[in-house]
Amino acid sequence: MTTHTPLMKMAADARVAMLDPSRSTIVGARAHPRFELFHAASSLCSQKVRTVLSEKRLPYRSNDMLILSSMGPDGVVPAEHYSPAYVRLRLLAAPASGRGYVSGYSGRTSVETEGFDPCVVPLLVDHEAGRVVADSRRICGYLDAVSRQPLQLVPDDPAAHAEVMRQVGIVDTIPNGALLYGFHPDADLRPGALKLVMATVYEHKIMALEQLIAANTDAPELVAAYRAKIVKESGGRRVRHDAAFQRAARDQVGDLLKDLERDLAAQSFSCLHGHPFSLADVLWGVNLVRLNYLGLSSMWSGLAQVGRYFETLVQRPSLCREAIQASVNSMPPSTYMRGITECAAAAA
Ligand SMILES: N[C@@H](CCC(=O)N[C@@H](CS)C(=O)NCC(=O)O)C(=O)O
Repeated sequence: MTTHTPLMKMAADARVAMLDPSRSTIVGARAHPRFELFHAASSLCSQKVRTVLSEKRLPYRSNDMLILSSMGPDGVVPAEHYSPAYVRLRLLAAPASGRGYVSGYSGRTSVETEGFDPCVVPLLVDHEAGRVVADSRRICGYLDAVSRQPLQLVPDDPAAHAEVMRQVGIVDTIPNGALLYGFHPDADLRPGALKLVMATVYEHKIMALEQLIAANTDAPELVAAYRAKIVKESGGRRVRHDAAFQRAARDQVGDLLKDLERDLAAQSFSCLHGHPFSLADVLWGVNLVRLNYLGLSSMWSGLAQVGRYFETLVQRPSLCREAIQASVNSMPPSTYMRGITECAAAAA
């Protein structure tokens, strides 16, 4: 395998900046795998990428990062993906995104619509190609393009390809940030322990980023990255308790689920109706599991096709492991996960 020494060094630096080396492990049977993933067990976008890696049976070095900043006895402890070494590595992927830095907050995390966030996971390093790839949507497409076996997740047939990619684009617009971080005024069904974390999450993020700016004044590229992140997180803090904003985000999800019901009924894609398992199934699967975790599965109680789709997807071993089991292991317990953890236990 060709190796790219400067990139290897940057990836090693990002790894070393993690607090606990035991969270850097090898998945699969290769001592020096081609791919390296910086991610978090709880992160929805990371779950999407890990599900693709699992479907492809690709070995990789897994760096499971702590993505919450916290308050320690000596002040704020920045999340690991804010470390200068990780952000420097991530910035290598910024030009390929074709977007400037994120400059506001909408509750969505799509690079296409929001811009490039320099301080998030997941991030893929392809040591053989000497490339760094950011953004779950882009990473999943990249992995499917470089590894066509044992299954292809984006079909070649033009009509099937267009429909799968249309669904991929739809999932990318779900306001997942608003749903996870926001306090819904009418029915906030998130686990109590999660709400407690979310009560101070923005304050901790912003304090950590300000601390990092102060410590890196000699590195303008880092300062610009941290400033962009502060702009985004300050926006999130402003609307965290904004009833109209939170209701609008929930309504948008309701509309997208109705569209999904219509598309499933039209049998235009999905493993539910005999189409080969695709990237659209991966992304809907991970996202429906997250909605279920947040107590929102009642949103599809009147949508029979979506209900059946969810029941089918949660049986998929890759989704059981990387979305269900990973959420159960890394996030505060949610009573809504009880019904679907059996398959995860079987897949473990
Ligand atoms: N569009 C990006 C979004 C990445 C993103 O928002 N990641 C979240 C986890 S799913 C994150 O790192 N959050 C921690 C933070 O914002 O500090 C992708 O799909 O990869």
